[in-house]
Amino acid sequence: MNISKSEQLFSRAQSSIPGGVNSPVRAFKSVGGNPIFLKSAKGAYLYDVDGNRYIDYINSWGPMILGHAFEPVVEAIQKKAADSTSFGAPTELEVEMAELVKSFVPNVDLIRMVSSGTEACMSALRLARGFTGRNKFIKFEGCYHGHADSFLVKAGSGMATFNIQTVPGVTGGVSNDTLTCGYNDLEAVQQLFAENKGEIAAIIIEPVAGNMGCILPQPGYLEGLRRICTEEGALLIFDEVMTGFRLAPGGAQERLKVDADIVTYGKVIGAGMPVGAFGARKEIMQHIAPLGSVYQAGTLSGNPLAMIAGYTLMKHLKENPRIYTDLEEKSAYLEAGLQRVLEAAGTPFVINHLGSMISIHFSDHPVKDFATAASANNALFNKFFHAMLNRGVYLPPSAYETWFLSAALSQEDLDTTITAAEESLREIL
Ligand code: HOZ
Repeated sequence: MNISKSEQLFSRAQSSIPGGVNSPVRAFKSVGGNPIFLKSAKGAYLYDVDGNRYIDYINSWGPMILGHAFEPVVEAIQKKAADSTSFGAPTELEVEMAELVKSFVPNVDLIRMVSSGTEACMSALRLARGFTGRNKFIKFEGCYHGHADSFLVKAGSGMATFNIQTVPGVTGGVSNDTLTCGYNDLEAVQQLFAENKGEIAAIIIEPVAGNMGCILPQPGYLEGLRRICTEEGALLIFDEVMTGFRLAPGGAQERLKVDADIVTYGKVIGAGMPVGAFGARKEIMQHIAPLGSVYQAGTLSGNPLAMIAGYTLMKHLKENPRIYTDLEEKSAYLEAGLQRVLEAAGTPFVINHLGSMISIHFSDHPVKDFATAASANNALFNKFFHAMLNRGVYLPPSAYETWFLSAALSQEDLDTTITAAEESLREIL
């Protein structure tokens, strides 16, 4: 029997890397089978070590909005590397990057670069606590804000995929300050504020959730959170790690017309390099060291290779706003095609979609929060995932993850995906 190179590598990886992967969602543990090891990617396609090609709907979990190995980014990184890969001291490029980001997001006066979305969110929370002098905060069931201790309570993404309820190593002292309630439930938020009067520093939310599949905020929900935060003297943090520079040039804030107090970024801002960022108006950001005493630091923050990658991509997005309309059109076409084949297949389903984020839940009821996402037929999704993979379409290996489209997808790729979905449904139902 032939053992594929991916299988050989996975078996070898497990001797040296926990579970054979450097981040849990990469494992195929919940969908079954073994992860595919990748060799390269270009545009809309991934190539594995066995020479198979896949149409990519993960896009590195969001950063590759223009597809893989976008030439201007690759060239800029190559050129920059010759000037040294890190200084640990300020550079002109960091100033240019901050100015460029601010030109996308009018309510950000000051922005601090970090190395991941996790760092951005944990720093934003510390800042909110430092600014308000309060300890507690609200997060929503099924939202994922990275793996900092405070956020690992009822979290989505890998926590939901692997059904991890509590995380050993996160102390009760930390998680007691994390208040949770269901996404899209404004009354529950009001209740939490009533029960914890004057103690809540912030609400943190994915304005469009992508870590329990794609879940949209219901009309008035984000506006309601905004109003409650203002009334209660708490800060509204938008985790725009997924939505930032993707749903619109100014992210979810622009698209959904709700302003947050602190915004966090990751993914697109780094063009596939390790970059995160958090920003706010000056009144809040001036509490960050060295202006204030909310300490936050990083040897690789503002790293020149990471900055040039992000800057080059972001500049391209700025100069080519047509990319966003193109992504809208492609996503709408994909949704219509999936809708058609799912209806014809006769199985209950829900497609949630905004901009270039989309996902399918096999459900007969609307999916608007973690409970409704969890009660969908996720075993059927797992079968669907494998049937699609066998047809060369690479979806996230979990129903608790959104799909991300890239502008590199061609009409033919979208048609191939829709046909693959039609055949897959025929096979698994
Ligand atoms: N959190 C992202 C997926 N929802 C990707 C990063 C990871 O967990 O590996």
